[in-house]
Order: sequence, then structure tokens, then C-alpha cells
Amino acid sequence: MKPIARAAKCFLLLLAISSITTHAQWKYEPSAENKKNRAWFQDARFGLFIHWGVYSVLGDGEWVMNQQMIPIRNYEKIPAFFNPTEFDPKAWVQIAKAAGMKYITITSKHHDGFAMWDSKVSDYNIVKQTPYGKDVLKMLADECHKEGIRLFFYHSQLDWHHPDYFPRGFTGGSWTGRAENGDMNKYLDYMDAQLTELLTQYGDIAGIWFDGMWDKKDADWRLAKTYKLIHQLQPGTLIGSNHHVAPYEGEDFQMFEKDLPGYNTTGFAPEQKIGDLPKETCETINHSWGFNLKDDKHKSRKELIQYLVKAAGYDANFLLNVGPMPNGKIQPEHIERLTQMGEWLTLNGETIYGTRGGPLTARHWGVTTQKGNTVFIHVLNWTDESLVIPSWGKKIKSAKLFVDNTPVKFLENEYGITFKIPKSKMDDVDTIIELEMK
Ligand code: FHN
Repeated sequence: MKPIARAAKCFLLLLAISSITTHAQWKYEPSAENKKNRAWFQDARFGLFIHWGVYSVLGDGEWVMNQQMIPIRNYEKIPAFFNPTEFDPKAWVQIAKAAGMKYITITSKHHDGFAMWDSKVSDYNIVKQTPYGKDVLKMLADECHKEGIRLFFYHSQLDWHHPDYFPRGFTGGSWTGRAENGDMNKYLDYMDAQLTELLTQYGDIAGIWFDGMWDKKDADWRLAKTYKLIHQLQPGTLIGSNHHVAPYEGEDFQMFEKDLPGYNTTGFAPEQKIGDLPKETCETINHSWGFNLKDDKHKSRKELIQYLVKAAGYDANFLLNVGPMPNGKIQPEHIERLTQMGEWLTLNGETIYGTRGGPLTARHWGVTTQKGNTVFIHVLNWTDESLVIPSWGKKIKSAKLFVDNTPVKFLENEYGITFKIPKSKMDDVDTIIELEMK
């Protein structure tokens, strides 16, 4: 091998090792504010996920550019059609509040690379490229801060538009029309610059929800640099990354996509290990994240409420998604579902907010949540009047139905705890037994 090639090879190896070692050696110590925000996050339990962008115009979900292999020169025509004149951040925030949600996570930039704010780093943004011309993230951030709803920004690391997102991953190939070259570090500098805008011009940002590393699993994403930058700009900001593996140093929460922690029904996360960070499960109401004209497979009120309760039983938050329409409105079927969840939480929120999962892990009949000396048994899938559950080493002082304080008979013995639930008192969605422990 020629001496110059050998030197280059050693240099690249050194570079790789230095980046790996730096991240591996780096020990992240979350700030006191960050730890406080983690506790707030776990108490919050329920948030609104919003996938909104110029792709909404085509009504075929947020992956339409890749699915239909729309070259950049064609896709760049879409922003001119994006004019959400009926966008009303007040209405969105009220819908979230009425649903019982405590925070909103909105797509600042999705895989198509289009910025939904007034970015000075790139003209490929809503202010420069659309007839609407307004910074929707600013409008939403102001309303959230006013209404006490915390705001997270979803931000895609994967980018089908930027020329320096190179080498390409398993998506966004040559059909984009980009030249087969580029400098990934330049792209990451660009990403860090846009993140700096988002963390310096929109007030308190509760978190950054990264997505897309899975497009290039083995690439050097310079995570330490980006994570340090974020915590320098806002130490309390919670960083999470939907990379489907165990949390990396510097992350503050762990998300599970379309699955409860520990499951892999989607096939996304064969290697995903559950870390010891606050957890969040994200899910769609129908089968789409971005607005999809054809998708009317909306989950039922019961399915969605039970999903929220199960997530709490797995000690995880529930981040439920809407894909607003190109006119800026959230589709009525989704507003209806969210309102129904809010009505349930108005009555039963005490058994979810501020609780932690346990003391029992999830069972076929349901889950448990706990707060202080109180345990809530959520009977989700059981029809018999007698229910036997394992004991967990603490004695019960009293048992009653949460809905109306009706005392519930129970028997504690070596076989566990047997409850007698009057059939007439059973609830089709969630029969909650409130236990006060000794
Ligand atoms: O590709 C994205 C998808 O568009 C959506 O944003 C979801 C949300 O969790 N995450 C990725 C798929 O894993």
C-alpha cells in the first residue's frame, strides 16, 4: 500500500477512534434543572405529537417524497402550494389542553429537510418559500408559553434535501437528484446551527425529539457535540433520540415508537434495550403520522384510553399524534378522539398524572400505577367478578372503586389478593380499584 494511502488510512482510523472514544469517554451529568424537568415529564404522562409540513399538501403522509421518489427539483415546488390560512395556534393548544395533554411535540424539520420556522441558516423554510410566509413555530411557541403547555421540537437528523447529507443512508437515494458527493460534517454543522436557532429564539424548549439516525446506523453523528450544544443553550432541555437502541450518553428520555417499552411489534427495534431514563411511547390515532387523505383507520376511544393507561402502567408517557391538514386545521375525527380522552382524564386523571408504573408489572388483565401510599389497579381486560392478583409484599389498608368510592371486598392470603368486583360496577374501558396501603 502506498505510504500516502497508509497515512490517510491511519488518519481516518484515528479520527473514527477519537470520535468514538470522545463520545464513549464523555460522562454526561444532567443539570439540576434537567433532573427537575425529567420529573415534570414523568408526572405529565400525556402529550400531543404533531407531524406537519409541506408534505401535508399531497395528503399522502410525511414520507411521500421518498415513497413516490419525488426528485428535489419537483418537491421544491410544493411549498408554493402550502398556505395554511386557517392555522390557529390557540385552537391547537386548546385541543391539547382539552385532551388532558401537558405538552406538545411538533416537527420543526422532518426528513424532507423543510424548516417550519424562519431559519436564517437556510431559505428552504416556511417564511421564505410559502405564500403563508409566517413562522408557525413562533406562533405556536408563544401560545404554548402563554397557556402553560410545554413545547418540544421534533428534529430529523436524516435529510433528503441537503447536499452534504452524504454518504446517503438507506433512504433518499440518487432519485433526489443530489450529486454523489458531500461532507457530512458540513451537514452536521448546518444541523447544529439550525438547532441553535430553535433553542435561542423560541423561549423555553422542554425537549428535542431526534429521529432518523436509523437511516445511517454506523455513521458518526457527532452526538456528543450536538448534545453538549443543546445543554449549553438550555440545560433543562430534555434530549431524546428515536434510534431504536439503548440510550446514548447525553440523552434525557427514551422513546418507543408504536410500542410499549420492551415490545417490538413494529420490527423497528430488535435491539432496543430499556434504559433507566424517563420513557415515552408515541403512537398515531390512525395509521399515519403526516396528514393522509386515504387513512381513516382511526383507533377507537377505548383503544386510545387503554393505550394511555397501559403506557402509564409501563411507567411511560403517551405521545399521541395528529397530522394537521394543509389548511392548518386538525381533522375532526382526531379532535373527537382527543376530546373523548380529555373527558376520561377529567374524571380519572388522578390515577395517571404524577403516578409511576407498578408496583406490579403489566398483566393480561391490566396494569397498576402508584403515587405515594396509593396504588391504582387498572382492570382493562377482565370480566369475572373475582380477580386474583399477586401480592407485592405490602398489606392493603382499604380498597374502593375510584369512580364512586364504593368499598371493594378483598382477601389477602398466600395465593395473592382476591378482589370481588360487582359486575354492575365494571367499566368497559377501565375499572379502577384504589388501594390505600398500610
Ligand atoms: O420516519 C419517521 C416517521 O416519519 C415518523 O416521524 C416516526 C415518528 O415516531 N418516526 C420515524 C419512523 O420510525
